[in-house]
Amino acid sequence: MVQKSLKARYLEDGYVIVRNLVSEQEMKDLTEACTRAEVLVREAGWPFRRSVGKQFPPYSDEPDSWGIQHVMHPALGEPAFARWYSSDAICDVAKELLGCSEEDLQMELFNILINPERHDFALRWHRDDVKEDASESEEVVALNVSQYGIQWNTALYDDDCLFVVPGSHIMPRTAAQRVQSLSLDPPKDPLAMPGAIKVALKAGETVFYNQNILHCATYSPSKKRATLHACMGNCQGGSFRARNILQHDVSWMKGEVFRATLHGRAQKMWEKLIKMESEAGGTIVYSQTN
Ligand SMILES: O=C(O)CCC(=O)C(=O)O
Ligand SMILES: [Fe+2]
Repeated sequence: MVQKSLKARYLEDGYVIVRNLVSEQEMKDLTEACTRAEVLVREAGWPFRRSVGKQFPPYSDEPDSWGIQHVMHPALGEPAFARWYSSDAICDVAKELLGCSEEDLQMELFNILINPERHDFALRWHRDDVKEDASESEEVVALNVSQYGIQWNTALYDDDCLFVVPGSHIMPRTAAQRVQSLSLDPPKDPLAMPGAIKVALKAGETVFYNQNILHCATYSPSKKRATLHACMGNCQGGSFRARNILQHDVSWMKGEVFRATLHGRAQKMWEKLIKMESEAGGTIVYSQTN
C-alpha cells in the first residue's frame, strides 16, 4: 500500500504527527531556554503569559500560568526560539502543509504551553476560530473557508494534554458533539466526546493541527509540561490571518529592535507579518470569549 503523504493525512484528519523536527542540539538549546523562560514567568513577572482560568485573551492577573507568550521577544533574550522557528525542518513542513513557496511564509506567534503550578485546569472543547454557539449552517460555511495558517505543538517533555476529534475540521458537530462543546464546564472526561482521541506526544515529537479541529486540553500541576506552541502563515491569504494573530498583542514585533535579532529567512517572514499588520490597521478583534 502506498503511504499517504503528510499533507494528505493532515487534510483528511485535521492533524498529523511528525517525529524528527528537533535535532539533539536544538532539543538541548530549546529545553534550556525554556527552563529560563519558565523562571521568568513564574518568579520574575514576565508579563506575556496565559493565566489559569482564562481560555483565550485577554488573560487575567491570576498568578498561576499555563503558557508563556511571545518567546521570540528580544527582552527574553533567547535566540534559540527564532532560530528553530525558522529552521529548514519546520519551514519545509510548513511549506508542504500550507502549499506555499518560501516567499509566502509569514511569521506569526510563538508561545510555550506549561503546566500550571497550583491548579488543575482545562480548555473546554472548541475550535480556535469558530464560536461554539455557531449554528450548523454557520459552521459549514466557516469550515469550508481555505486556511492560510498552520499551528503546531512540539513537546519538550512527553505530553498527553491535547485531545482532538479527527476529521472534525471539515465536519459540523453532530448533535451529541454540540451538547458537549456547548458546556462551559471543563471536560471531566475528554474521551466522552464522540470521536475524540488523545494526542500523546513523546519528547521531540510535533503535532500540526488545523485550528478549527474540535479540540480540548487538560493540565495538571503534577505532570511537567513544556510544549512549544507556534503558528505560521501563507501571506497569499492577505488579511485572512489578521483576526487570529492580532488578537494577541504583537506591537512588540514591530520595529528595528526585534527585526535586528532575526536573520535571513526569519527577516523575510517578519516583513510579511508587518505588512499584514499595517494593512489590517493594527485592529485587535477578539474572536472568542470565556
Ligand atoms: O494545550 C494545548 O495543547 C491546546 C491549546 C489550545 O487549544 C489553544 O491555545 O487554543
Ligand atoms: Fe485551541
